[in-house]
Amino acid sequence: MIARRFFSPRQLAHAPGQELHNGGFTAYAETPSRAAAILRAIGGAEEPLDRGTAPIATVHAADYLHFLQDAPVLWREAGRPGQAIPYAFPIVARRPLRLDRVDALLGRFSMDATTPIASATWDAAYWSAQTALAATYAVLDGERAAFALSRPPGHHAGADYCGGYCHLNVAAIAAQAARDAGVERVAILDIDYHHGNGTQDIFWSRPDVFYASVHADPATDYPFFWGHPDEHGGGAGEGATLNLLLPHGTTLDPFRRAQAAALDAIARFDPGLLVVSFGADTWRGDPISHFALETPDYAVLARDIAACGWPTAIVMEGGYAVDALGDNVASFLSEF
Ligand code: Q9C
Ligand code: ZN
Repeated sequence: MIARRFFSPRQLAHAPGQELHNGGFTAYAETPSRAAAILRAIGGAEEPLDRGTAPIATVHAADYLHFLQDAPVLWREAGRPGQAIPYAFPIVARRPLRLDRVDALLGRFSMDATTPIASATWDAAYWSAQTALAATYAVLDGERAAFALSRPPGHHAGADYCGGYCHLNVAAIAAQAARDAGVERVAILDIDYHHGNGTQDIFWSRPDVFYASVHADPATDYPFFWGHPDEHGGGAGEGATLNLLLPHGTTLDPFRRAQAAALDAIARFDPGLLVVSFGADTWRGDPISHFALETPDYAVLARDIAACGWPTAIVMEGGYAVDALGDNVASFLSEF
């Protein structure tokens, strides 16, 4: 089992009741019980230090960070029950506007209607980011690998938007912290079932942060509008984004080959540090996903990553089969 693991109990307070799913409301899939299950299976974790908002603000826009803190207050002031949920999005005729109404702000700063914001959300997301920073600094301080039990997850969140159960992009915050600590080239390997659109967006034009993702085809799966194979990065970041798509029903062998292609590309980039966005929603029984990995497969994938030898910070992304989640994460972490 990986030696350094980080989690704060304050991450549990974000607990939205429901989400919009296929046209109706269902129980929110990204539950605090996910973190509790992982924590049990990995035998506990250290509490992260509080490194403040500065490392978060190097990745996220100031107005977005204010919005995350203000939205639940504005929602209550508007007389609404439960958690803040957007319903109108400025897709066309987007232009700078001074927005006051909570529904306008929610649409402005969200990419979907499945990422509620409650009064505890900011604090939970803040501490989720602190776990990613703690794991990154452990690795910068010489640890071979470290694990952040980041929850809520991060890879769908962009510099100024939330989405896909994500509010702060913990992988991006980790990668940027490593850059700011002097690591010249940082790579992110994203093996969550879904494409990490937020991470891709944040580093799209950056030549110093390589983003490689193995995920379900966005032609059939969320997040639909990102993660296509012709997305390679832009400007100075041209060539520093790599998207590898897999079909429904994918088992270990094809997944492992795709991951090997991602690792080859990362090896050519020659990073000083690797951030792994690890999702266990690739497991065969995941309730919202369609791959077919088995629990022992995660150890095989982890061994392939570990064999590359890069100092590695692992952050937790998705995985919604709570009963199997602990074993799946423990299997992955057993090889580091
Ligand atoms: N309820 C992560 O795995 N929902 N996010 C799609 C509608 C969004 C998953 C189906 C899935 C986001 C971090
Ligand atoms: Zn996912």
